[in-house]
Amino acid sequence: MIAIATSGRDGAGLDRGSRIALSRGSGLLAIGLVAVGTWLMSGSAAANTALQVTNARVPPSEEIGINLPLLMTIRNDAAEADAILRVRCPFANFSEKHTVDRGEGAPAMREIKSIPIPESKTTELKRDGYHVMLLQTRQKLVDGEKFTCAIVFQKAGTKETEVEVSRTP
Ligand SMILES: [Cu+2]
Repeated sequence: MIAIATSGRDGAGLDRGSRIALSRGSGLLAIGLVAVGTWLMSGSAAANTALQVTNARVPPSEEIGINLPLLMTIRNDAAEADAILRVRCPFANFSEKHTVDRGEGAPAMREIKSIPIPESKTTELKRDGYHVMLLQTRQKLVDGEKFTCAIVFQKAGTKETEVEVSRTP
């Protein structure tokens, strides 16, 4: 558009005009890329809001190198069931997904591949049910401290989640 307006007077003008047109063009391209980026981000954000993690917490501990349950509430409003595949917290070396078996004897924890998160339902992770076990803590955990853990869902993807050290069971 600019090229047409400024060209036609002389060669220099045409040259300047086409250069302006070129820079305008790359500017528009950049705006276009930002728009696409924003659209992609809002797209994934929209997908992620169908699944909400709240009240993620671990108990306080004076000891280091122990295993602690990570509990949370997960609301899945998506049309399909999801699952927790992995969890990474900065204050623990490893994590496992656990369920609790109730048989003849005392209830016993068992490692499972993933924690099922049914659709259109609220799932509570509990000590006596499905939960994430954080293994080999790296530091003391003081009541009220907050950390960011990455929770990887099969469908909703990675959720960076605030985890609070809390005495609340
Ligand atoms: Cu456990």
